Amino acid sequence: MNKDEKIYVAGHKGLVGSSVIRKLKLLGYNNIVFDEKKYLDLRDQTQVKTFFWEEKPDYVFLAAAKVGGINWNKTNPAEFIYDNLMIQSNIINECHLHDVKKLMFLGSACIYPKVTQMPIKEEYLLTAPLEPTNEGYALAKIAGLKMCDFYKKQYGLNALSVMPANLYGPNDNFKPEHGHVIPGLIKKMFDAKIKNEPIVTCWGDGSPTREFLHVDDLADALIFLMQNHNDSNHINIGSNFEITIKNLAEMIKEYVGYEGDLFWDTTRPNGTPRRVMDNSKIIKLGWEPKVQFADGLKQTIKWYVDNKL
Ligand code: GFB
Repeated sequence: MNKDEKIYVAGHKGLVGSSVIRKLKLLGYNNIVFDEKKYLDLRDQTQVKTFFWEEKPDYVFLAAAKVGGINWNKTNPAEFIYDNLMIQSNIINECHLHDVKKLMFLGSACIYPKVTQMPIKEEYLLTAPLEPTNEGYALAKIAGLKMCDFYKKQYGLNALSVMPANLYGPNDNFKPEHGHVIPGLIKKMFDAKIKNEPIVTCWGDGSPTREFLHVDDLADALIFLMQNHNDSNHINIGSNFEITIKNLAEMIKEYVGYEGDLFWDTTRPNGTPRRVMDNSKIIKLGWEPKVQFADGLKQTIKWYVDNKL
């Protein structure tokens, strides 16, 4: 990517898109376009066609998606599959029609089977049933990954699909019923601390583990791959940092300074029992994560206090 080439970041206000834009600007890329969502519904093919006709980007980071945590995914599978299929299909197809130099498609670690060998390698895709709580989202992301592969084979579209681990960081979705575990517990514990509530309810039994990747590490990896890598298959981006949800909740409790008790509501689902990805492919390419989890978590909590509390 040259500094004068036009870069479109779809999903610029979200967790990933906003981090990619911060990183691009830090590196001196200023020819960045994004869609003002209030004017542009990426599910609408005509509006996306018009946007690409007007902007004609050279590079596209497809970070726009309907994203949510276990509860929102479980209760809205139809929305998650429809919105994500429409958004990605429109943008991938326009990238082909406008001969974009390179498209990067953001997938998710949840495309992999609910239960499989750990750490999860890219080739474990579609080798066993998916986790039911986020099947709608996972199937949409698998379809997007395959669509990028097929457009590369049939039309020569230079597309790369990346599969990040569970993400966290500034600009996340802190609504407890919609978001992921880290922002959800941060908000719930601050609310309980302020209201002096004796208990915070956590979901499941705390036994699952998750691998967490700071969104700024992901943005760094995405720009690294956009500049250095044209492999046709998808690639995992992980941190190798795995923690049980119980230990995570205790860490958040300590950093927030909440002194009440944690209640584990086992009527809520655990979801995938364990998820840690094999990121040896991207490590071999010369990239590595830099954000230590404890530092990243403290920075996220500070961002929440400065911007949301
Ligand atoms: O982050 P999370 O919502 O999504 O849940 P997944 C991770 C684990 O944290 C689950 C537990 O075992 C939850 O039951 N948990 C405990 C909580 N307390 C809470 C809480 O207050 N809020 C939330 N949200 N969880 C996601 C998918 O699955 O994986 C996404 O939903 C995406 O679409 C992502 O694919 C990679 O990690 O289970």
